[in-house]
Amino acid sequence: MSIVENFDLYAPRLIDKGEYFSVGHTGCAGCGEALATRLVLKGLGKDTIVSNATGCLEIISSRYPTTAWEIPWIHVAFENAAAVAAGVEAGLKALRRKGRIPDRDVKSVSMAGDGGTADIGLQALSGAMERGHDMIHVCFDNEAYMNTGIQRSSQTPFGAWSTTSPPGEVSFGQRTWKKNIPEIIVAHNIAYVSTANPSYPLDLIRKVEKARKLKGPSYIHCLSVCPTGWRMDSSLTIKMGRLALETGIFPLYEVENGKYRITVDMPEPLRPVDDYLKLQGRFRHLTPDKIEEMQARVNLEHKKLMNKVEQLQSWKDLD
Ligand SMILES: Cc1ncc(C[n+]2csc(CCOP(=O)(O)OP(=O)(O)O)c2C)c(N)n1
Repeated sequence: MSIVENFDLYAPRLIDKGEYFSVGHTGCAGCGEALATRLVLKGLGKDTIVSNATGCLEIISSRYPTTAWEIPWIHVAFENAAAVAAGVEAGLKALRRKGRIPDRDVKSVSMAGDGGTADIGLQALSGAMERGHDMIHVCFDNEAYMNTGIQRSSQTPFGAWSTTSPPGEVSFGQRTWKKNIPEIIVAHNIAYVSTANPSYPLDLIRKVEKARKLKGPSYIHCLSVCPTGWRMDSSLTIKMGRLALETGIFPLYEVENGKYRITVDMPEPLRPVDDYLKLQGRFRHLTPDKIEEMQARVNLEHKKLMNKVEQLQSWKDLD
């Protein structure tokens, strides 16, 4: 894809200089989630109310009596972030209708980790998306239940070590493949679903801004590199995010009214998955046959995605 085709992505533009996620949070060195949150909030702006499920993000941002949040923020349970954000949106609408608050465009946004989104929070999220609330859900996917001690989730990659998927004589680590949450949300027929990655900050901010402008539910699935849980050098966070894209492990795309579009090009051919795996201790035990299995799966998923990019039309074009 050329720069001309992607003008809105590459054109010089002003980024909100405001900081809505302040320094002094207690994230680990190299925390990809903290960086992603800072960028997401730049895309959202100050007229935002965040409902944040329990998890790393809440823990690192709200150590009593301090807060890293420069906007209204509600800490909610592990399972109900999207339900609370839906309630906030409905409440704002009612108060506006009654003239009790100014008629201002305030966005309700739920944020949760992969456990709070893909596992225990999925029911609340599905309901909120299906009911059509004017809100965004952002999943910060660090691929395990990190804040409680690196337990596996449905987003932990095949073969990865975690404290509840330990490799050993009878196990090679996580036995399952990542559940495809963006695809599950696409099936709700909402107007906007995308993947994001703070190693590509302009792409991330542009996607958040797009979701912010839409009326109705949107979903953003954001890769959050976690040096602590991934057993990697904390100076490699940005590089690891880039490798996730270059190997095709975490492609960046958006689905607008059913139409798929790649937003950051991947190399052709893709880099071998081993370039990504070998820098992370959680994959250290993998044998060549397991790495081959992963490569084959990544190749297949890449083909499935590219097929959708080529085949699927926007619903608007089908009218
Ligand atoms: C019903 C319930 N079960 C378990 C917990 C304990 N708990 C709190 S956060 C968490 C894991 C969070 O994982 P994730 O959503 O992936 O976010 P991360 O910490 O990795 O950012 C767990 C198991 C809880 N708070 N409530």
